[in-house]
Amino acid sequence: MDAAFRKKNGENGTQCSMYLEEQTSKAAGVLSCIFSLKEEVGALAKALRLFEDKGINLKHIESRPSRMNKEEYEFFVSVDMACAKALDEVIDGLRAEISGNIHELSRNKLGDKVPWFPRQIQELDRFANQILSYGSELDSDHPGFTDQVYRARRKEFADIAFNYKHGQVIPRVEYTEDERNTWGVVYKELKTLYPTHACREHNRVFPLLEKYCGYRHDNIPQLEDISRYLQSCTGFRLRPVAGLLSSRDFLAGLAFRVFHSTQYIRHGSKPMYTPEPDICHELLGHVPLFADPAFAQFSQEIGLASLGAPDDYIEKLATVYWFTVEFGLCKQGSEIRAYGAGLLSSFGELQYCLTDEPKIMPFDPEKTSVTKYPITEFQPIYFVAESFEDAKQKVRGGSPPPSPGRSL
Ligand code: HBI
Ligand code: NLE
Ligand code: FE
Repeated sequence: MDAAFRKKNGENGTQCSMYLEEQTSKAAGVLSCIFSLKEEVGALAKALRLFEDKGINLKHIESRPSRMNKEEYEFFVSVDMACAKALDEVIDGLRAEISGNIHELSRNKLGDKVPWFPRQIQELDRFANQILSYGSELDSDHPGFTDQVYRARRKEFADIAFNYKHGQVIPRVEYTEDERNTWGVVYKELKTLYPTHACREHNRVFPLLEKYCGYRHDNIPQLEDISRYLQSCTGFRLRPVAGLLSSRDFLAGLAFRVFHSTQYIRHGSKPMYTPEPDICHELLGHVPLFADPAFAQFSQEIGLASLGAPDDYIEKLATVYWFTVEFGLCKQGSEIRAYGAGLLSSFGELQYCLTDEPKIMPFDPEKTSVTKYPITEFQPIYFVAESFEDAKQKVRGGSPPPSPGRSL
């Protein structure tokens, strides 16, 4: 995947840094570029003479040792917007006259824009109002569509999420008897399958959640308690969300080890499978795995790779997320087990996924990231990972994908 991204974004995969710089620098009315020079006496002076010759007044200059090449230094310079043309000439001059490698990392690409992304965890508050399907406006094929009590309840949950701000305690919810019954059915059925169908990481954490977080068939645990527990395990935390977020927003949360969790429960008439995330899916499917360090790292890296990335790259990452975090299978000794949350929260699909019916393929980001999938029925294809470590290395593609968040 890394290779594909690089091809699309130019030979050295540096487009992301350009996007970032031009965004930040445009605001200040400056253009920036980065070049690297071999470490030798006079190299910088020679380079700066080119700027002087073109009459460019530098607004800013910084240096750092190159991470790519130990014998080089990188220089970040900003010049006034008005110098755009002269800067182009200087860059050509740098190429021609300076010995050693010169990497042009940024120049005047006025049309390029990096999509906004959060740079601080507090900025996740901005996603609250950007729900794709609003928590109480149910589609006509939703089992709760004609159930007025269910609809009103969904609105209560949506309001909690809309009003939530980072750092607050997640409001506790008193679940109704109906809701607890639905949870109980799902909980008991799934628990019978976990020993034979769930991956060892899930089976290792589940008893701890029973011990420390109130996981029981007759109790729906509270998001705040789980969030605190997860923070103590891997630094992952929960924040309530009213419904589906865009892939971009949802993945950005993972970059900050924040998992957006729904708080409502599925309609009691269909406990075994729902296409929507609900509290059963989040708590029984996702939460146990976010307590596992290797899995947490894998999830965060998908999130980091998404920050500021172009739309088609986001779509590929979302597809990788779908076939791993949501519907992944993994090898465990001579067996195949489920680690995807969509499987671990659906009694129906958890059984089905380990039968001969679906197609099983090895996890390979190049292929997996372009595979189409249905979202309202059992999956026809699953991908099997060797381990979370292995899946992480494969998504990295040998070297980390270029991410604007990490450069300068
Ligand atoms: N939004 N609230 C929420 N929960 C999810 O699990 C979720 C989402 N948006 C997109 C998404 N999952 C994935 O299918 C990928 O697109 C990332
Ligand atoms: N199908 C899953 C379940 O019934 O729990 C939810 C999947 C959400 C992506
Ligand atoms: Fe999910």
